[in-house]
Amino acid sequence: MLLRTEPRIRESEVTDKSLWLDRRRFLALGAAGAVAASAWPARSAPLAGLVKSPYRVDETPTSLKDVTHYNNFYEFGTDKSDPAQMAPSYFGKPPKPWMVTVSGECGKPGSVSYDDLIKPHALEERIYRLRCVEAWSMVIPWVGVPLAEVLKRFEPNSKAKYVEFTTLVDPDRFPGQRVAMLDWPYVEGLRLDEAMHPLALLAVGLYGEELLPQNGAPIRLVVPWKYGFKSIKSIVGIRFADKPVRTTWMKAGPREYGYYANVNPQVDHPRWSQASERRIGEFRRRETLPFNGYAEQVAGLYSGMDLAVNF
Ligand SMILES: Nc1nc2c(c(=O)[nH]1)N[C@H]1C(S)=C(S)[C@@H](COP(=O)(O)O)O[C@H]1N2
Ligand SMILES: [Mo]
Repeated sequence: MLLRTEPRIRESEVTDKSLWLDRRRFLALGAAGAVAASAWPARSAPLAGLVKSPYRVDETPTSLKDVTHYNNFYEFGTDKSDPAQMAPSYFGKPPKPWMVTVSGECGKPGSVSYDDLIKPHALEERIYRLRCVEAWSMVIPWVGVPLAEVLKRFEPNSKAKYVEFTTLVDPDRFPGQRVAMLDWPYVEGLRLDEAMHPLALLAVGLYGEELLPQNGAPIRLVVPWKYGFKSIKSIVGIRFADKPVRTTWMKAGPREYGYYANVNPQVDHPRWSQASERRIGEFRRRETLPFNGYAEQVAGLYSGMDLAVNF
């Protein structure tokens, strides 16, 4: 059973940039300000009509507070706390309508709005493990639609062997993009059969509500058997391709971050072991599971491949 751990406050109460940039001034506002501060994070609209998917791990979900305050989203900065701090002030509401451009090897390319992309599908709640390449993990109750169902509507052709995803570039919204920290835009990719696997999710929410900016609003990928960096946020581009893309992290460190990035306790990162992980909110480390615990479902995608070479 999932409990809402944070009270809800209206978005209009939290959009004043200065409130978020200066906590002390915020608190100095007195009682009203203090109430709003304790109500952080602002929650967004609840998502109606969720179908509970059988894809749910029987492990305690990470708190909403941690899921929304301990983030990797370099477009907002490199500290774990940057996305939650910067997102409300700089991102505010994502541009409306949010458009996604679908291109490449498919029968029906074009630009579609968020509504046209998502609304034809039933929203599912799925509880997945998320394992970051940095050796920490969470359990997150996502809301989303199967990626395969969305991709099929664009009719990938016989040359489509890979799918490439791109994050919005907008340095006005993403202060991290004013610095060449990574080669923007953030780009990720999957083999088409990986993208079509039923576990691959296009997420639009978590904990029953729309995604907050720090988690990749309004739409992001969730590929639970791969390291978290494959789960690209704030997607504006989907391209079907005959070749794998050179991803952002492959460019940043080709020896450290491979295209496949399957969670693999036997292949260490050059700078640390991947054999165990710290579950956020827990004290002891736990063993990392092959394919993040989803081996039964996905190992077949890689039969015959040397996963130490294709890391
Ligand atoms: N565009 C973009 N997507 C991104 C990242 C990023 O920096 N930029 N970080 C990735 C990493 S390293 C992880 S672990 C997950 C974290 O997702 P979460 O903050 O929602 O838990 O997002 C991934 N998606
Ligand atoms: Mo990550």
